Amino acid sequence: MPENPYDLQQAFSEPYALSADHIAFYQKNRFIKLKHVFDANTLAYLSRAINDRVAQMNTNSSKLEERDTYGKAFLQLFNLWREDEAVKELVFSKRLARIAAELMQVDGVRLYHDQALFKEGGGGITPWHADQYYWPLETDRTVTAWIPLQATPLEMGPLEFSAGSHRIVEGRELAIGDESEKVMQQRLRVTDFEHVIEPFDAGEISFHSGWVFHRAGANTTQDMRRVMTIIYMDRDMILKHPENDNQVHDWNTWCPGAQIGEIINSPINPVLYEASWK
Ligand SMILES: O=C(O)CCC(=O)C(=O)O
Repeated sequence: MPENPYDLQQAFSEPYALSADHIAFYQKNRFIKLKHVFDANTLAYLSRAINDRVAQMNTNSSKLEERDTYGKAFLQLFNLWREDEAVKELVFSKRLARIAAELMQVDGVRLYHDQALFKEGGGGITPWHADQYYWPLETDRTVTAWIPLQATPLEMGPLEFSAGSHRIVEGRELAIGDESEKVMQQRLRVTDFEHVIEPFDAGEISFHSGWVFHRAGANTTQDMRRVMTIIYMDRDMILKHPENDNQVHDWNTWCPGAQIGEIINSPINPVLYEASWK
């Protein structure tokens, strides 16, 4: 815990100075990387809390070589905010939720769910994909905050983006796996969308929207690439008729009880920020 709990409260609530250029960049490319979102103390505090919680929740003890491509990509734990007060403070951080709302240019955001994505030392690639294939959500006003808990050099497999690729419809029907990697690699190579592969500084966070294609390289180091993610959606997001089994699964799991055609407002989809709270 940082020496002064007030510092932590401030780190989670103080507005980030998002410029009109940041918003325009996000609107065009549907991803953005923002530096200095959290300072070293806050990151150290989060890192400890999330590390401990992942260690408690993880049940995967199989060897990397025994897993398929998806399984080699990362250990994946969900909705840590429901298990851990420190993680809940992060997920309910107004600083982050306000960035999400302003990037999407919406009046408010609510939580879809959170995930820890820990790519083990020696872990494999995360294949090209677009997240929204999995989500029964009516619009693309969705954004994931990808929060590395350490500086993430290229050797650790930082998140990579195909800038502006939300405009491609082909490939949206692909689940994460060998096929999505192969098909999208070929498809994206013949487009003008820039493939952005950059390390992340400590405290840097990226935000990407539901239909933008992204991937990550393998972790060729011996250290865990520790990442927390928070998925935000428009406060007024409507549940659509699911289009595949994954979307049925997500409906039952991440917005239980929500009704098709209505705003998603289950107890596990709290509103995290409204512009009127300013
Ligand atoms: O962390 C990774 O390797 C992939 C993350 C990702 O695909 C996402 O957060 O949408």
